[in-house]
Amino acid sequence: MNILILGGDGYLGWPTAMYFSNRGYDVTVVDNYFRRNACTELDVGMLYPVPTLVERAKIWHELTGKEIKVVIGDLSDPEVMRSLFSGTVEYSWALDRKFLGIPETVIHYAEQPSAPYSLINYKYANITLTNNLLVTNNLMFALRDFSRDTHVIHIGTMGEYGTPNIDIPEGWIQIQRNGRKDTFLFPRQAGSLYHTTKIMDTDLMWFAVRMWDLRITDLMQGPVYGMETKDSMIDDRLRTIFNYDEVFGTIINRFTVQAIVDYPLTVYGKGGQTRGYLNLNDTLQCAHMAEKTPAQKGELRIFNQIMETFSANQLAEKVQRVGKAQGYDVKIDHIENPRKEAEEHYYNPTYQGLIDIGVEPHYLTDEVLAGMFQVAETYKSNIRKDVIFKGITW
Ligand code: USQ
Repeated sequence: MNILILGGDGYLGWPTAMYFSNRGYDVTVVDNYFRRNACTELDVGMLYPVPTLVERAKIWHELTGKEIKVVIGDLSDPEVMRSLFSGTVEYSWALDRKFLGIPETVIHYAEQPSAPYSLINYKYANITLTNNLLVTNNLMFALRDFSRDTHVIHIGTMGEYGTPNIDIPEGWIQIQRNGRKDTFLFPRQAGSLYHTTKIMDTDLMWFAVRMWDLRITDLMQGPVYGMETKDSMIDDRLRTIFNYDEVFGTIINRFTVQAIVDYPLTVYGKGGQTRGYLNLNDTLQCAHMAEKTPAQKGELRIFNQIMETFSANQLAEKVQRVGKAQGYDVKIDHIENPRKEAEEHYYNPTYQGLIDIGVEPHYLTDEVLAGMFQVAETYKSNIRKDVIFKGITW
């Protein structure tokens, strides 16, 4: 099977590439180093240095004998996107530069993923809108013109739904009105411009599915935590990019690092904000199970990709408890919420679809958190307190 991963250098992209490569797939990754460049531009630091994508592909090959082909290019340029399907692609690194043929599956992660980044100012808002929407639209047209059978697995976000005062289904809702009924996308109401681009992605993909009979799975993912996967354990240089700063770090990753450097945990506001979370390893499993059971032609299949829900307060208490057991005196702070979001709300999403197709959840146990502490401790001297909270407001 020939699989193409768009955004292969990111937090999810690189571990996904190794995961599929290890299972015998022919993997090609594409990236323009957006995340690394943004980290440098914003001076937000990372927990440890990460070799370039080309270097990582070479290390992977040396250690496993397997090949991950690398394309460095900007997918918001339609010609770069189209070259991946037309056969005119230029590999930045590959053992064999011959075109593998049209991919059976495309995993689309190639988006600016941060809510705070999208609200720094109008410039970053525009970068988010342009990148995310153009990449998705370029992909839809490439599929229309070259390969309507290719299955797309797109990473959406639970944040598309917001925090409505009713139960959240997996993507679709049946509405009855004046004695007639129909099925529609569940109402969306994002809490950031980044999340808004994911709603717009859904609309672009739903249009393409209706018009051109494409097959698409959209995974509504919650905040992910963790830094280690089975494949990265063979060599530290294969670990994924890990951020703990306010812009690119997600809450559990941030709290773990904060605990280690004696920085009071930054709970925003009252801390009742509840989200669905999942382990990095489960992201990989979800992509794999979605790949094994593709969406039908003309289907936009939506799964909620979370394994359990927590409030920010519950997460802080967990990290505090585990930190104390490791000898850290972890304090919890409630800082003025830089975001505009409900701090106390109803939250009841369904998340059964991925389990039904074979995903076996990992949960946020004390043991898992302790494992994250251990890796982060190794890099304690790299941790910069000045990037933990700068105060990007909505
Ligand atoms: N939060 C804190 N303190 C912090 C950081 C976050 O209380 O130091 C709170 C936030 O206010 C928010 C929740 O924790 O209510 C989650 O924040 P987050 O920064 O971990 O995640 P978020 O901004 O929602 O975005 C992340 C990913 C994004 C993905 C999204 C899934 O960066 O790519 O789409 O999680 S979801 O949240 O379900 O929309």
